[in-house]
Amino acid sequence: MKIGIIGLPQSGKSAVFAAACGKSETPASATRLQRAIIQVPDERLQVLSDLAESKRIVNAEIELLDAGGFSGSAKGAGVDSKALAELKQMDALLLVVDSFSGTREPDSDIQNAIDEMILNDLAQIESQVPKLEKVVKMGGAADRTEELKVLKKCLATLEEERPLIELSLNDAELKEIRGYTFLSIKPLLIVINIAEEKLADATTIESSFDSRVTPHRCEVAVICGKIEMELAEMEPAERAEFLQDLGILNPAVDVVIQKAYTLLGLIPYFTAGEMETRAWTIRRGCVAQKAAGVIHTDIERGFIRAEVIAYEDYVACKTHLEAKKQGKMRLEGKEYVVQDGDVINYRFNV
Ligand SMILES: Nc1nc2c(ncn2[C@@H]2O[C@H](COP(=O)(O)OP(=O)(O)OP(=O)(O)O)[C@@H](O)[C@H]2O)c(=O)[nH]1
Ligand SMILES: [Mg+2]
Repeated sequence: MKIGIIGLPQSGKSAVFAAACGKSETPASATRLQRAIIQVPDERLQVLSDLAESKRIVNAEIELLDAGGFSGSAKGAGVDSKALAELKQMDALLLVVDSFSGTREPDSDIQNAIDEMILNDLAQIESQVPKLEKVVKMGGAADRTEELKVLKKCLATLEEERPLIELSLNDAELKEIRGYTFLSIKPLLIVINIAEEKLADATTIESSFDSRVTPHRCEVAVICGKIEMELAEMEPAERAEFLQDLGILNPAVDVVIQKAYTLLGLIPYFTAGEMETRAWTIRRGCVAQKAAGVIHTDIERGFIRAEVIAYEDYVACKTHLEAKKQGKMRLEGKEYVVQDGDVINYRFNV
């Protein structure tokens, strides 16, 4: 699952990227594309690992791209075509907004970025619809009537200056237009990059953008890119002290990554044993048998039952055995919808 960072030049995209990667430097080149695999922080992993006395912890991961070129200025200030092509392949976008320099108007920067995505999608659809109409009329081998119907629905939404994500398309409709990789259909995480002096007001600032938040579609997070980069380069002890001075528990970039993960429609379930405690990524709504396939296709194929303990129950009982004694270990079948934080042990047969 991939997330692309966008935003105006000098808005702090690379700062957010560097902090998320645990690096302290932004690269000299502003245009070069940078990618990294980011570990999704989850405090529950350490707790489980301690209980299970695991040798190691494996976090969930997502891919992050610092695409540089997509300006987000609605006047089309020269969108880098290579960066754009990359961004279109992303599963979600992370928009960094400069609220630290005092020279920008964050809310209009956000709107301009959304408008630019809308315009981009609109241009693509407007050129496609007449071509497709011709194809449908001629009635070739492949029937594309449905595709045209969905595109016209999209067109109407875009013409109302609304992003495609606001259009509730069903899975079949989404499939028809998947190949177009529209921008405004992607979930959006807006990251407000504030000045160091404003850190104490982070919560207030975040709530001032509440009207933009729509669950699973658009989220808002507030961070100070500069501080986050400093945090990223510190030793754990030093970091803990620094965080305490700031009066916060975790680096804000952790929250950003967690929000991005959730926005992608992803949840983790866990396995906990002597060898490792590990987070496995599935889509929300995924059933047990399919979730097993994330670990190994053999487990999916030979699936018998899933032994499931809710995270809280596991922590309360401390061991698999005790959870079983207390009736907290459930035997679930292949259609069970796996929940965020389930600790699972599969019974399978190959
Ligand atoms: N004071 C302050 N400065 C910041 C913050 N975040 C970024 N900056 C500074 O703003 C400048 C731009 O940051 P970058 O992260 O390089 O921004 P960018 O969006 O990647 O810029 P381009 O790649 O050139 O478009 C740098 O000089 C950063 O040090 C912040 O939270 N506070
Ligand atoms: Mg940059």
